[in-house]
Amino acid sequence: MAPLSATNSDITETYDITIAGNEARLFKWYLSGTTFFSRFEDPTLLSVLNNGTVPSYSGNLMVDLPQMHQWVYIVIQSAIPLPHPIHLHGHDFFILATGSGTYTPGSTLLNLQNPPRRDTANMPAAGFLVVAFETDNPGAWLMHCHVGWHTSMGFALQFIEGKSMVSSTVKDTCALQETCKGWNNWVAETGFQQHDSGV
Ligand SMILES: [Cu+2]
Repeated sequence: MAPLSATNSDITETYDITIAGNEARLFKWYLSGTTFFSRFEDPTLLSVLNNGTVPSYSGNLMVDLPQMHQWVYIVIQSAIPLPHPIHLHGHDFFILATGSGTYTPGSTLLNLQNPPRRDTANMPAAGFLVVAFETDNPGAWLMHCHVGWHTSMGFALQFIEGKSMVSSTVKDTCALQETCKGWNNWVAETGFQQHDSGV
């Protein structure tokens, strides 16, 4: 694995974390105005396999990572005084920094010497968490808060990693196709309706 470095402090994509309720006082989390809502009948991985495209629902909550063996740095922070255990599928990530207040590029100290490796790490209440991973695993990977009801309320996004290589790494596409077909049949029989983000 290439060594970690953090020489570039340019932030290329930003999502604002907010929470809002409707008239019935039902609350959802939003990332830059979109609450994640998956569609079980149109899963990302199946769409990438079938036609090389990503479904457009929750469209701006999909981060495209086409280049392999690049380091991806993610800063999760929120002034809202609630902690969020941030969980990533498809990778362990390195925990580079965490604390209260806000991350300041060039000023907040990053731990690049043997940092802890986890698939979940806590963003403290009204604080920040900086993590990094290397793109070495093509797929569609969720990152979401692991508080069950926050996830249910849409606190999630997807990384689309190495999209052009996904089909060659999903060995058993038959299982995927058959499972999705079975799901659609079951929905048709039962009339199941999705009531939350689906994550
Ligand atoms: Cu949360």
